[in-house]
Amino acid sequence: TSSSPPDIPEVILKLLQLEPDEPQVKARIVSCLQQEQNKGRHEKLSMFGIMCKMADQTLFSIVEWARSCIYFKELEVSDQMILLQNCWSELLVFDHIYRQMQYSKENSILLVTGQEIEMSAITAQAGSTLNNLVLRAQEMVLFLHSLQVDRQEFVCLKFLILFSLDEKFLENHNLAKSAQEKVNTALLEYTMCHYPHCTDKYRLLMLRLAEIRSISMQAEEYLYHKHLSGEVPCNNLLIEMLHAKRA
Ligand code: DR9
Repeated sequence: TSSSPPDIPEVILKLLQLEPDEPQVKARIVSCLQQEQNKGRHEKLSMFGIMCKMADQTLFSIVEWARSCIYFKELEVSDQMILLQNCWSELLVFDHIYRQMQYSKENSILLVTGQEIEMSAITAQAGSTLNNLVLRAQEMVLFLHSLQVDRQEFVCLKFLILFSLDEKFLENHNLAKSAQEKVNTALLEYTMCHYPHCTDKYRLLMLRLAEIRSISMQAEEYLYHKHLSGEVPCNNLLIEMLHAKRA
């Protein structure tokens, strides 16, 4: 009947429920950055420093999401850390991309704080690496738009990024493997059922994960370079994650 619930796999419904509330995340980060700017003039951060704090706080929210996530929360903390060290920058990039998809403007980007930045301002102020990173992300936004990626598919991809490491690197192989299989299957079923005209959707989505990985690797290189030139504020979670990976 027309009143029957839409046919969405159980595991996807569960992932949808676990999605953080964006206005709440935004409010927390805005107030955190305001506190930062109210500090004495000697500890005041540059614009770049504030952006780093913003990314840092976004990462805190992502870690919090992961810790509440099905399968992930059943892992030992040591396995959880291995997974997060593998994918933290990908999750940040993907978060950025999904925000732009909802925002849907081609000539500016939207930050988690609600601040909008014109692409022309980035072209004018950013160096070639940062500029290239932002453009690669914007191209991905256009592509995902053309594929009509919805919220159900987005939460699956985010989960698959979290579990994208080969299970051989983890203690709990079985849990990691069944987590991957479960969500892979759910995503395949969902796309076939809801987008039957686009038989290739699952495959096209999965192929984008490699590009997200590649963007995030370039972003890590950029950030590491900024860190070496002393531009990143101290006590930064991003830098800690960078070091953890290189160790
Ligand atoms: C490591 C993975 C991190 C991924 C984080 C993805 C989320 C980040 C969200 C948005 C990025 C917004 C970029 C805003 C641009 C602000 C306006 C601007 O152009 O400022 C220039 C300023 C300095 O530029 P530069 O480093 O190129 O140096 C120029 C040089 O001095 C002259 O040639 O840049 C900034 O302020 C950028 C701040 C970004 C800090 C956040 C840390 C995240 C690390 C990598 C960002 C990669 C962005 C990828 C987008 C998908």
